[in-house]
Amino acid sequence: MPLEVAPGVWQKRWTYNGSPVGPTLHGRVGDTFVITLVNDGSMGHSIDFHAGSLAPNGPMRTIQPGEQLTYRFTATKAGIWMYHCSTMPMTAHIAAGMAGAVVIEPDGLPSVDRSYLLVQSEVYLQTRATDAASATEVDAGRASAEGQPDYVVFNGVANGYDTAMLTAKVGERVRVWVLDIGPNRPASFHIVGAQFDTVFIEGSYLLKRGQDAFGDRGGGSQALGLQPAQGGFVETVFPESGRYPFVSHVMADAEHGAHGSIQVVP
Ligand SMILES: [Cu+2]
Repeated sequence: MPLEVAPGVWQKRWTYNGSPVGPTLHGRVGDTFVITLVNDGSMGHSIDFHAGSLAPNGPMRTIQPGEQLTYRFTATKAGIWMYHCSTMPMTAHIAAGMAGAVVIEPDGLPSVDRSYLLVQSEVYLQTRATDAASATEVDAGRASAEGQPDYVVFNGVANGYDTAMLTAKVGERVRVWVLDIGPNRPASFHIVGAQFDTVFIEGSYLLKRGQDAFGDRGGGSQALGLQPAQGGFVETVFPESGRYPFVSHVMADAEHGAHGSIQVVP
């Protein structure tokens, strides 16, 4: 389905449920998820949930148009987990939109004033279509060649949060979950002007309110570094009002759309 991947630029996306990134699923350790995958497309597709552990050959199998399957897994470990179509070539299926996040909250996760979730991915265009009618599909060759993507995006749209800014108030604790679904590029999530006192990455805390795993205090963090299929969250408290840009500090990617802003008001 045609979706806007940058302001005024359209691509025919391959989607789970029609959204730019697949729907986010939330749960706790011990929860069982039952997902029905219906292939109403025109080629084979599949789904692979990193949030569960099971033999892949059955539930992760590719199904043809008109077919469906039921995928059942129990979450036994906390984290923000990728799910994605695992039909070959995966570079094309993931870059076209067939991936998303499952958030399994760690036990005792403190509540915060605001929580956001950003999924970083790449867009590879065949053509720079300016409307839905002329949109073309993912450039599978370029996605597979691991070259420079046309865009690196948060939640499906290049620079989308420069106009539809995230918001917060001075003094509020803000949590940002980040997942890098790739398919190829790492992420270095940074908020200009902010420092993180809490960093949770791949199932464990690197810092928790400034305290590390050894009990030492006073640490801070500037960027959440993630390889494709890795995720976590950071927390910060903004000291004063203003517009705080957030980027992937892989600067080439920030200049290709991995950029947004948080408007902080008094
Ligand atoms: Cu697919």
